[in-house]
Amino acid sequence: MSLIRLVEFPVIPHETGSLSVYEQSDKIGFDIKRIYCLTRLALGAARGSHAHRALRQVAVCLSGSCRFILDDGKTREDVVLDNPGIGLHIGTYIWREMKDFSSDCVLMVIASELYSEPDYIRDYDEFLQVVKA
Ligand code: T46
Repeated sequence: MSLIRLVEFPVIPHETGSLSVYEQSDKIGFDIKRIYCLTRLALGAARGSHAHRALRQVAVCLSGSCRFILDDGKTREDVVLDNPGIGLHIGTYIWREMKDFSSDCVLMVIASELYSEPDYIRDYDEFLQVVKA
């Protein structure tokens, strides 16, 4: 089964601009507790490089584009997000890296939990040990 799980959100076009909608629903798959955004990303920036124990998320690129690399300890897959109508589900115990941010990238992340540093696994060797256990 692919690690890349995409979900579609409604985008309502209008001659003056598009409106995209992200609301609590089965498409999200969890109760929304937090939304954060990555903006003004530096050229060549690489973000992520961690996994989460409990946090589930849906990432949506509202503007521009970026690449997500997902890794479950066995396989790695990547996907480019460049559409505000498409979200990427990221489950628990998935190592993620983000790169190739366009200069106009605005990345929104819808999260199932409040921010918690102890939920992060930031060491790749530790991640491999945990998922193989
Ligand atoms: C993830 C990917 C997709 C907070 O104080 N509150 C928050 O809600 C978040 C998300 C971060 N922070 C602090 C923690 C760090 O001191 O902001 C700083 C940057 O966080 P981090 O280096 O973890 O950011 P990214 O861009 O590497 O990863 C983020 C999320 O942290 C992470 O959960 O899955 O985006």
